[in-house]
Amino acid sequence: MPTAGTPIRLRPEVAEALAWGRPVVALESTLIAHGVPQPENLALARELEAIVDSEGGVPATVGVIRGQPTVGLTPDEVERIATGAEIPKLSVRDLGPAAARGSDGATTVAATALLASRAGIRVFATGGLGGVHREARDTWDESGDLTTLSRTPIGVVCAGVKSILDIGATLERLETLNVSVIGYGTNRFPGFFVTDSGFTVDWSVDTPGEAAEVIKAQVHDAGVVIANPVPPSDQLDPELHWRVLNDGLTAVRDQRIRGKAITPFLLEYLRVHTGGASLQVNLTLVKANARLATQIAAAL
Ligand code: PSU
Ligand code: MN
Repeated sequence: MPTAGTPIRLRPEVAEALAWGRPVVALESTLIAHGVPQPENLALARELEAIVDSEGGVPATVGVIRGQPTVGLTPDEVERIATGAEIPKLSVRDLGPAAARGSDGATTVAATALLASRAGIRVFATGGLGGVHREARDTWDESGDLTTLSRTPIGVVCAGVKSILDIGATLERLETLNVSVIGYGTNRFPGFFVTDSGFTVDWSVDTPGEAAEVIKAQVHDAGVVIANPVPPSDQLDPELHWRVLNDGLTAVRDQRIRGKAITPFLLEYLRVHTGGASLQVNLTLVKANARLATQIAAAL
């Protein structure tokens, strides 16, 4: 693969850990800037790094600072992304324009996976992948997360794809794109806020070591999605979830929310209309994913 014109800045602690073969876990920043409201977002970003650290890993939060794609933000830089007034949401195609402009930015799953993989990181933790939106037949709105994972060799620990999406269509696209999908401790595909999306997966693993074996065994340069469900006791009440989500989807149509604004809009809608319960689930699952990702990185 040709190298991008803009070099990736690696935080020295991360470069050192990679050189010594220590477990490094990449963390995503769109979740911080656009997925979780202030002030919980900064606390979450710090806690995710602390979880990776406590499991014996080295965290590398990924983002763009003054145009520089950065793998391993410093604590000050994490704060900049979490508290900045208008931090753009950057997918892969936005990295070049942001670099040329010297803009700060939060990286999506796609941009995070690409930068982390180029830096030599093999595992990454997030909340939920992007995917095929429900109106995609008309809007063609499919997250760049999918195509990027089809050519980026990295393990992504997530709670499935966000339930706001067309989950069946997303799973079909992941198949077409040759992205491996593995259930962690289950053959039911998780639905982010809910334990079970109603879909199954072909492969499952039960331990971090088994997940690491899958990542090592890949014979093609694509990602491995390790789908880690939120435990049933921690999930959002499924009935409440599907009801509020339906209302939220109606609001998207009525308010003509489009493109990359849809995901942050729906996450916020769910938070407000579940009395904060969806946010609690979101925080719980992301932390669980950071922990599992570190255990997998250690097993690698
Ligand atoms: N997971 C979360 N919250 C988020 C996201 C993921 O728990 O906010 C973000 C990710 O950065 C993902 C993006 O890449 O949503 C997908 O956005 P879109 O559908 O516009 O591609
Ligand atoms: Mn989109």
